[in-house]
Amino acid sequence: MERIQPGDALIVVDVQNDFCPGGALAVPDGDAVVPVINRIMRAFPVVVATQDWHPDGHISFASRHVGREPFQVVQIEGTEQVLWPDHCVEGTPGADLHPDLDATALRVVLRKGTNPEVDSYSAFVENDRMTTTGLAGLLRELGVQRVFLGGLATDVCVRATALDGRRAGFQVILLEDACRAVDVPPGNLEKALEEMKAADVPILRTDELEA
Ligand code: VGL
Ligand code: ZN
Repeated sequence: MERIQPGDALIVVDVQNDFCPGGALAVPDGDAVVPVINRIMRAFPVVVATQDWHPDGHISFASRHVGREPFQVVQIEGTEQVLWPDHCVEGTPGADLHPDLDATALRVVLRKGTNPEVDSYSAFVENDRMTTTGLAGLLRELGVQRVFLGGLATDVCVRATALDGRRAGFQVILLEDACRAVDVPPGNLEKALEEMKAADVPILRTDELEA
């Protein structure tokens, strides 16, 4: 069992309509994380949620690139960019947090991916690997040392947030039943779990937490 203590934070990554069944970039079984996260949220002294929040015509949208299809990979200024269906367009219902997520427990809602020309998978640093979101500073000022992660998708934004959380000096714990993966291409989830393990991110289930 792992006791939740002062200095712990829960980051709820991108639990938004577009990543849930029926959404534009649905993660299989994505909405299954909602009751799991609701159950544990109030045990954490700090809870932050992120929203993927793209302007219309965002660089990560396949529709922005002539002759390209969703899930193709392109090079943009030397970095690989997966092209996605249009998703989480700012101000649309698809970008809203899932309606059943207990938003009253959230201290901060952080929006990322807001630059039309740069994607941001991680809640800490944009995909240009230079621009920070300010989250590390916020957590540090709140005295946070350990970050627990749940949300969508395990192999995309949760993975990136876990690795950057480690780089920012936090302990990071992945709550596996509080996450779901896209797993495109197949094997992407397994690869992401290996990368997180290699970065010293332990994987726990929420029934191993105690308040
Ligand atoms: C995400 C793909 C594109 C995610 C965000 O939240 O995992 N995936 N944008
Ligand atoms: Zn996105």
